[in-house]
Amino acid sequence: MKLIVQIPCYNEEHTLAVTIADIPRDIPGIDCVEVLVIDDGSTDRTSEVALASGADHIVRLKSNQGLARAFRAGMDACLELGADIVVNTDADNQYMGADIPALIAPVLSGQADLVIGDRQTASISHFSPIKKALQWFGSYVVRRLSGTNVPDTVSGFRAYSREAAIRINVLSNFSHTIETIIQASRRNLTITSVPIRTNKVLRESRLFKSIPHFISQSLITMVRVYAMYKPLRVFFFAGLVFFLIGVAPIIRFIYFYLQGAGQGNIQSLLLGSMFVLMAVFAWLIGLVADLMSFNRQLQELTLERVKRIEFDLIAKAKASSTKVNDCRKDED
Ligand SMILES: Nc1nc2c(ncn2[C@@H]2O[C@H](COP(=O)(O)OP(=O)(O)O)[C@@H](O)[C@H]2O)c(=O)[nH]1
Ligand SMILES: [Mg+2]
Repeated sequence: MKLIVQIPCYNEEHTLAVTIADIPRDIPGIDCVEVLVIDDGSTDRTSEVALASGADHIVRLKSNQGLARAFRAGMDACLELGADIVVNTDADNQYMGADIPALIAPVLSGQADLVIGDRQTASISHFSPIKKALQWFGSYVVRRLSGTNVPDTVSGFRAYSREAAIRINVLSNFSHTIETIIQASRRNLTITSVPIRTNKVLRESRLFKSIPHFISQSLITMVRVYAMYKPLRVFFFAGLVFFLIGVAPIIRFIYFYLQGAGQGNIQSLLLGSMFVLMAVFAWLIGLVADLMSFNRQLQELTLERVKRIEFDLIAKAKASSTKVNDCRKDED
């Protein structure tokens, strides 16, 4: 069993060393623990610090691509390196390395494909009441959308089985946290949560830049991902809203028409017809999007098979070409 702990980083030279030092290298049930740092076009000494601190692999992106893309690049690299389990953690030492064994336990025992560390946000003292309320509400919406019961949906401390890493394709470019939960649940992967602890804050959050930024980005991700998976439902309700708005002036017109005053109320008829037409368009778009989703599902199945072939081949080639492989050195 090979565990790779991946750390997406953007200018993290100050906190990366302590984060890497905190990762346990000896975990019962795991033959080999490796650390992979994704340096997302940092302009500071992130890569040097990563190497000096004992990171086993560094994926360096030439320019800053954002957390979601860096996460995806990291997942692909972990699969190529033959990881059986991938743990994602933050570079700001927010999470405790000592919680990794508990985090991966459900994957190790085969009970889950995705384990999410629950920070129990309600009890974190340095979170403002408004941040707590937003996190609670955001998590509630994601739970409803994904049909899961994950308490802390934006926690970045997670464990993925190899199966989950292959089957999840992060497409959004803000954050991977919400999208992975919705995708995992739609692909029938088993999701579970374990309570985890958090360390003292070493720096301000980079992702929670401001409340409007966080809300707008989270909303965009949720609507896009949900529309992708449930297009018929999304466009049916959008159409229903237009339809109800349009029906009111039409009824008004019919009422006056029956009273013999139809001529003076043509505007109501026009306005109502416009909204009803928009409703019909929305429903038609829903239908087309639903048909397209069959194509998407087929493409996902193809991609999944290609990934299995590609990553298994590369992983095998890497394992046989690496003469002094740390894992095997330990076993020898
Ligand atoms: N690759 C990449 N990682 C980022 C970027 N912004 C933040 N991160 C990383 O994302 C992780 C979480 O960021 P953090 O500020 O701790 O967010 P929070 O834990 O949600 O408050 C850290 O490891 C950061 O280094 C970015 O632009 N690109
Ligand atoms: Mg953090």
